[in-house]
Amino acid sequence: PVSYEVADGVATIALARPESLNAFDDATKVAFRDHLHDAAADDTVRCVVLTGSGRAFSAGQDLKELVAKRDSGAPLSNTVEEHYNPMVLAITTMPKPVIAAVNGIAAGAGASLAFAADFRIVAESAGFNLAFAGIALSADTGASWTLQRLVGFPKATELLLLPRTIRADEALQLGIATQVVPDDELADVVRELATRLAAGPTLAYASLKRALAYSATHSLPEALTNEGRLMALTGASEDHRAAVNAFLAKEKPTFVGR
Ligand code: LHQ
Repeated sequence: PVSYEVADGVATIALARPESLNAFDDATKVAFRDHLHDAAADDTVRCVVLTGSGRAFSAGQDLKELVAKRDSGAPLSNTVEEHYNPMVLAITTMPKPVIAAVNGIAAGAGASLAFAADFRIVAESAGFNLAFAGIALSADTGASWTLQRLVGFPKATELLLLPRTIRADEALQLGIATQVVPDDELADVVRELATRLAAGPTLAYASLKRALAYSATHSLPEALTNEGRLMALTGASEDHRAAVNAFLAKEKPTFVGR
């Protein structure tokens, strides 16, 4: 249900259930979660792309499987804790950049996963739908945390309580989309960005992600102390030394990611 491919330092994790709009059934959730962990652990991977196949990014939880399980009396796994929460944490703590290539509609947990990524490159025909309240659910997969950081508290409240499809152009205005591109250019734009990031200072990117996440929930004095720790870490890196030397020699640096 999920394809995983590593090429030129870029891992691409692609949802592959187009007939169900890439909805997350249990097998898809396990594979997606495990591939995120594979990408995190593989030092040759220096950028991660999340995408979908067919006309959707993901319609979120597979509601057909949910109902089938409920009706058959099968034990309902605690899927939020077992699947969705580890996915969000794997994306947000991924020690390399994560790009969501939003090829089509991203609904419910599908939207939440895209919000957890560092960049959202969105096809013109795609959109987002915070579908949770539509089926009488609260939000999960981090949407209550990430969405308000993208669009602010009042807008996040509106979009969660009154779900509708947010088209790509509005997503760009709201700050949900990093960039909107014509559908037939999505793959090329994402490849170019992923290649650029994979050739970048991976340790510095990982440290910047850690600094941002830490600062979001700590006081300024605490954030300053943490910044100091991360500056010491990156300051001791091979990439920093080489980049400063390259700058002074008026040359272009080559980053090895350490
Ligand atoms: C689907 C789905 C789907 C199965 C479309 N499942 N088949 C929830 C529960 C429990 C615990 C943990 O977490 C969560 C988190 C969540 O993600 S809750 C939110 C779940 N998602 C939704 O409520 C979204 C439901 N889908 C939609 O609102 C629409 O399908 C969207 C807006 C995504 C797309 O609309 P359309 O482009 O008009 O497509 P469609 O509705 O005609 O769907 C096409 C097919 O895909 C259709 O199947 P069919 O057999 O009739 O061709 C749908 O039934 C199926 N599908 N979403 N989530």
